[in-house]
Amino acid sequence: MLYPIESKSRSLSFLDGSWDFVKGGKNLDLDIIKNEFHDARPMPVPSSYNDIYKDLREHFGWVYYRKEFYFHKTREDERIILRFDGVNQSAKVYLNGEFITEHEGGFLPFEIEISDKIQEENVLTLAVSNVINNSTLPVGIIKGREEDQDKNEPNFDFFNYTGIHRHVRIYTTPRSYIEDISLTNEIYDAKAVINYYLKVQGVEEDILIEIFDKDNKLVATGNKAKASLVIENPNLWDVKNPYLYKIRITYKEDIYYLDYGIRGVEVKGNQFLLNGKPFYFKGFGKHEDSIINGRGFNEVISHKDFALMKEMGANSFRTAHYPYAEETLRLADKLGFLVIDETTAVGLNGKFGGGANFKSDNVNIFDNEEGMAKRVFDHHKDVIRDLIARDKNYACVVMWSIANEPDSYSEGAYDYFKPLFDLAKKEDPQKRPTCLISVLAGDINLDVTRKLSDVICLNRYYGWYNDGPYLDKAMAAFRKELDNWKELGKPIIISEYGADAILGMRDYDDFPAMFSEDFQVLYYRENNKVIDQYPLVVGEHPWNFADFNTAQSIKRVNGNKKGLFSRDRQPKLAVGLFKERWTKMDDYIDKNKK
Ligand code: GCB
Repeated sequence: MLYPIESKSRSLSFLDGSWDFVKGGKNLDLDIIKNEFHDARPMPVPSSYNDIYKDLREHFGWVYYRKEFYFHKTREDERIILRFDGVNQSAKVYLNGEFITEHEGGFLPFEIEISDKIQEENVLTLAVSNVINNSTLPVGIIKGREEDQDKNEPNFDFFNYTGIHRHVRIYTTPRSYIEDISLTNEIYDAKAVINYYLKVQGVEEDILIEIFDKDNKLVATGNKAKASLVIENPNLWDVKNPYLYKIRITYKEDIYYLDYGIRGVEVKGNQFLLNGKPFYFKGFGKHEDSIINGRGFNEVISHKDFALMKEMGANSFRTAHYPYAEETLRLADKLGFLVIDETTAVGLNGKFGGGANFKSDNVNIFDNEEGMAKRVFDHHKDVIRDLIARDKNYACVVMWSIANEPDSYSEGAYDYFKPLFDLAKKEDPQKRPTCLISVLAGDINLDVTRKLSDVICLNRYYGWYNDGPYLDKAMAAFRKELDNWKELGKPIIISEYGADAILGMRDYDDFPAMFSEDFQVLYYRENNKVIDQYPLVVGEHPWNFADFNTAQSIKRVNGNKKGLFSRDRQPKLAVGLFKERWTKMDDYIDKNKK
C-alpha cells in the first residue's frame, strides 16, 4: 500500500485537528451518528482520547467522532480516497450519513474510494470501539464489574489507548493510476541491480521509472511494469550512511515518488549480516507512548526519540508491540536505524502470564473451541499481509516479528505459527528474516522459535523477574541458558531485558535497592558482561527506551518504569552507561573473532 503523497497528479489534504466527540456506551448506537452531536466535546486528532477528559480514561465500548469539512474538486475524472493511518481498535466510517467502510485492528492503515460520495460540504462520522477480546490482536479479556458494567483487561503490558491515533487524509489520483510498487535488490562488487514490479490500474503502457541519486543525477531508467535496473558503483544504505535513491514513477498522467535504500540483509550461521558484514544491534524495545497524547502519533516526540537514540549510539529498535506510524519508518530510513517490525500479536498466551499480563486470564488460542483459534489466526494473517504491504520497501525494516511472547511452548504452537512464518516469507518480496519474540516460560527445547525463527529473539529478565535482586545467581542462570542455545547455531538478539527504576530514586551502589536508578545500572552492567561473552548474541535491546503507561496493578507504579528515559524523556543513570558503551562500540562486530 503506497504512502499518500502529493505530486503533479496527486493532491493531498489532512483532516487532522479538532473533531466533535461523543462518549457512547457498551452497544453501538447508530442514532448518535444520524443525529446532531448535541453533547459533543472537542477532541484532537490524532491523539488517544483517554487522557484528554478525565471521565474517558477507563471508558469501555463505543465513542463517536465527527468532522465537517469542505472539499474542492479540481477535476471531474479523478479518484478521491479517504485514508485512515490508524484507528484503535475498530472503526465504522460514515460519510454524509452513509456507511462506507469498517476496519478491525488499530495499527495499520485502511482507505476507501469516495469519488462518487464526496460533496462540497461533508460530514465524516466514525464509531470507534476499544473492545479487545479473545479474537482481537492484541488480545484482551472482558470482565464483568459491579454495577453490571464490563471492563477490558488487556492481555499485555501497555495501556489500551484508543482513538483516531494517526493522520486522516484525503488524496487524489488520476483514473489510470499507480497502485503499488515492490522493490528488491542484488548487490555485486561494483554494481547493484534494482528489481521492481509495478502494479498499475489500467493498461500497462506509458510507464517510466527513473532512479536519481542524492545529487539528482539520473542513474537508471525503465519503461516496463517489471524490470531489473543496473546501478553502477552504488551507494549502499547503512546506519552511518543512510543513502536513499529517489525513484520517480510515471504512469500515463500519474506521478509517484519514493525513496529507496539499497542494502543487503542475511542471516548466516550465528551472524546477522548487513551488506555482507556482521552487524550488532544496539537499541531499544520502544512504545508509541507519550504524556497526554497517549498512543496518538506525536511528531515531536518521534523526532526527539530519534535524536536521543542517535546521541546514545543506538542503531536499531523494535516496534514493540504493534506496527508504528509509517512516518517513524520513514525517519528510520532517513536517519539510519534498523527496525524489527512487529505485528499486533501480543498476549497470545495459553498457560502462562507472558506479555506481563499480571491480571488477565489464560487465553488458550490453540484449542479450537468456539472457532477462537481460527478467528485469531485469520486476523493474524491479515495483519501480516497488511504490515508487509505497507512496509516492504523500507530499507530500515530488516526483520518481521510475527508475535511478542506468545505461548510458543505448548502443543499446537508449531501448527499455529508455521503457516504464519511461511506467509510472511511469501508476502515479502525481499524475503527478510522472520522471528518471534520469545519469553522464558518453560523448557527452551520445546520453544517453537528454535525451528521457526531465523534469529532467536529472547526477552529475558534475569536479575529482575528471575532471581532479582540477586544478580550473581541470576547471571549464572543467564549463562546456563545461553550455553544451551549455542548448539542451535542461530544468532540471538536479547530483544528485551530491563529493570524498573523510578526517576530520582537513588541508593548506595554496593547493593542498591530494586527500583533505584543505581540498581538499574548494576542490572545492565552485569547483564552486558554476560552478553559480551557470547559470540552468538548479535544484539541488545534494553526494555524500554522510555517509561510508558500501563493498566493499573500492584506491579506497576503509575505505569512501567523500565525506561532508560522517563515518560517525559528525562535521562536516568543507565543512559550514561549505554551511551558510553554504544558510542565506543562499532555497528559491525565479528564476535566470532574475539
Ligand atoms: C515483557 C513484555 C513487555 C513488558 C515487559 C515488562 O516481557 O514483552 O510488554 O512490558 O515484559 O516490563 O514486564
